[in-house]
Amino acid sequence: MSIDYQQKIPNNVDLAGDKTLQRALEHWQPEFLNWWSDMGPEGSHQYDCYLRTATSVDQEGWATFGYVKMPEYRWGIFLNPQVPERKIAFGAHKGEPVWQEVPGEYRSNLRRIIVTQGDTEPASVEQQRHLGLTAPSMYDLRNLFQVNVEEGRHLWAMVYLLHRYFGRDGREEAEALLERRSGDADNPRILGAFNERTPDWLSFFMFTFFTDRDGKFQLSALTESAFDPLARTTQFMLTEEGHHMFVGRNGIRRIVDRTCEIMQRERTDNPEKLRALGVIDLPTIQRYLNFHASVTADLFGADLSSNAATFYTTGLKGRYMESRLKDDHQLIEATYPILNASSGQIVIEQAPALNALNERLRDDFIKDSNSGVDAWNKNLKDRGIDFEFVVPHKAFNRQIGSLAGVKISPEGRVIGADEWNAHVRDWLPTPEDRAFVQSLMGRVVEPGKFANWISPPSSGINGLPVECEYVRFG
Ligand code: BYC
Repeated sequence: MSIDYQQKIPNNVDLAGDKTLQRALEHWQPEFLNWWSDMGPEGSHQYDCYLRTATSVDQEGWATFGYVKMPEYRWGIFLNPQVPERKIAFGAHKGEPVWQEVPGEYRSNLRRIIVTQGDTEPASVEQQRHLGLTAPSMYDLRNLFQVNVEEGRHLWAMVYLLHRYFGRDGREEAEALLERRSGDADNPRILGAFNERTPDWLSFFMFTFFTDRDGKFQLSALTESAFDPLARTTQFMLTEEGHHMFVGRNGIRRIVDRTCEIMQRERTDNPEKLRALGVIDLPTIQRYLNFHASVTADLFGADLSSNAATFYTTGLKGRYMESRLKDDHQLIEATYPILNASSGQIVIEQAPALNALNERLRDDFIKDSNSGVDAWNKNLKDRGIDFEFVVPHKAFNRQIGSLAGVKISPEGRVIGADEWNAHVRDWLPTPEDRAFVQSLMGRVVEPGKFANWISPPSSGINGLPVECEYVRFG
């Protein structure tokens, strides 16, 4: 199914056939561009960037690559094809045909999910706005811009649903998505992690490794939705999301690789010596990992959530890989283990599985994160370096859910305030760590050159050489 690029807003939803909707979205389009101009990547508007643009929703050859100025990127509306006769796979409506319109009684919950999802997309662009000024290479600069334009497109995906299915409320929500600002004291983004700063490239790679992975799991849960347009649009978003996690996984791998190279050349693992040589010591990388893993764990919501139970029972949001799971898909009697901190210990309790769906998705996410981190560890092992990165216990440093505020070590031990205070500098990035990482952030954008603290990638973009001029500054 190809995309109509003749239209002002490229789409595969026959926008031209619905003039009212088309006008409403064409009214929103300049507001989006104003937002991009104010909050998109700083100083980048004249650059020609080698970017991927979606051209089809077919599995094969869905995107083309070419040079484009980002404000001229063809953001559009692309839904996966409708699956004929698709049936609801879970909840009270299991077995009924999926919905092409929003049932009145589920309208406000569905809108809330779509708005929450939509809010994260511009938030991440805002968080990453200044990173281009300190890119470690032209290759990385291009990857940052690719992530940014695709987050912009994901915002379009949610705004289409709001405009098309939620009338005036939806249009107001779409405006509000351009008004909230990441980290703003008065009008912040909805979810915690999207109000944190992404001040340096180590944070950016951790963000794309962990927080974009939350995106993968939340979007996967929404691909199961009984509301078919949401399912179809999130399916296509997932196609784009893979690259974002690749950027994180590979970015960290390259940082670790460079540090290991210097460790072996200089025969030292002393953080001070390594810092003096301009690379990031492994314990600092672990502290950043701890921070991003825990902040992202919070994005899954409270471990026991009646919202999550309602979303599931009413068919709005499923589980990861719902259709592959072997159970009744209603979870009426089922239980699921959740954690509680009682009398100085973490204990496992069985809770109604319906209420524990956030926890379940968080567990799926942690499993996936672990397999990514294992790949970094394999590199360390292959090099003969005695260090292992560890994803912290899911109870560590939590601000949301029943473990919020309980002091728990990265291994999952309940501890007192004294022990926490004595060790927190070993577990989470200190102001000195952040200042050191910041001190490395200079701009390296000569094609084929890389900052001292990161190795080159093993291959370039879309078969091009690593030293290609991916961004032309004009
Ligand atoms: N920060 O009952 P609970 C992505 C609120 S990332 C602040 O557990 P629920 C991307 C919650 O709203 C994927 N507040 O909530 C990645 C509730 O408030 P009220 C984004 C939080 O609804 C990188 C209260 O606490 N997509 O795509 O079960 C770059 C009680 O919580 C937080 C989605 O998240 C928090 N972290 O679960 C770009 C999918 N967590 O009602 C993009 C849509 C909870 O008391 N969202 N609260 O006022 C959802 O499914 C759900 O809203 C959540 C929360 C899973 C997030």
